[in-house]
Amino acid sequence: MTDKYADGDKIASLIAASNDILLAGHTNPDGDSIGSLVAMGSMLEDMGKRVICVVPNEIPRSLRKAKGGMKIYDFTAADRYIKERLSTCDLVVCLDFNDISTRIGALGPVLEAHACPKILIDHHLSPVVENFDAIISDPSASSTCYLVYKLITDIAGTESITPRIASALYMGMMTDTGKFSFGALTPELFRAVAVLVERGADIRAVDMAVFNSQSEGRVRLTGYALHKKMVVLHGHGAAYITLSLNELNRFRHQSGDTDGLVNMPMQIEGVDISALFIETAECIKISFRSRGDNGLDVNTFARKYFIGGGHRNAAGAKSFDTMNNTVVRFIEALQAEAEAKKSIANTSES
Ligand SMILES: [Mn+2]
Repeated sequence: MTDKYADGDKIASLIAASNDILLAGHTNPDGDSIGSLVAMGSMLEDMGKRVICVVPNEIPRSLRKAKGGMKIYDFTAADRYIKERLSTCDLVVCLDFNDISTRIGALGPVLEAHACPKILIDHHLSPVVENFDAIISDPSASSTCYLVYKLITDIAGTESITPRIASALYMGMMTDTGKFSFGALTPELFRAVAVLVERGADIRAVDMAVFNSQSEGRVRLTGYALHKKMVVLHGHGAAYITLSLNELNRFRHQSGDTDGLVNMPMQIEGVDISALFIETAECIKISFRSRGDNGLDVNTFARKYFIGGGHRNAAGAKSFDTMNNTVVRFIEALQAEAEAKKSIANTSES
């Protein structure tokens, strides 16, 4: 359904021809974003390249211990330094996002303005390809780390995978599949994981860093959200959670504290759709989740009813309406989708 781009050879020659490389991850970096930066950055350093890694904003607490010692700059805190470093870079590698002009905030125009070859390695739908000289894009891949794994083994062989690279790649594969529970759970993915274990991936350390390095506030916020704020819409097989700025502040919220919260209502039998509405200073940030190939396509849903998109079973969106109106629109949209489904079923019966 979506075009694949597989410019592996071209990427290998662009890397061979460059000496000073900037690697960029996406806004609100997750395990796949950080994992692909660390793995790709380490491989390039091991090849003798000068490397600088940057993400558009703060790295969540749970991922700070999972960087394997790689320095990753937060652009909001180091924009002048990054601009200065970028001026000498002869290659830019973009990881785990599909559009340089909309997905990485203020970092986007800065990278766009710097004339040098640009590479994209990503698994989101609909990459904006004009900005890139070489692309690996495969929306059927479960993570960008899986694509980086294949690229590293193609370019430098599995022998080049150090324990640091192995742990980083494992982190992205594990987090983007919800601990290997959704996405493309192919035999190839598990073979890749086996190779990473052989090459020294420290699975316990990754798990400890990602899941057991939370603040007390985050754990309490999760409890509060599920106990007091979750609404189950039994008729729609859906559930949602809203969190206001006031509530977030009460629990000393930090970036990343609500990551994964949207998945939790789906632990309830019969709930196959979940939404999380988070108030920020600018807008209501929404996350959608659904289950399976026959469940609601939340990528289409987010595009149709809100400003957003993503994957079939995991998408994000923004609303510039009030929290109440946003929730009302969500419920109306579920209703509209249910009715559309019913009328298609009726037509096919008659
Ligand atoms: Mn990803």
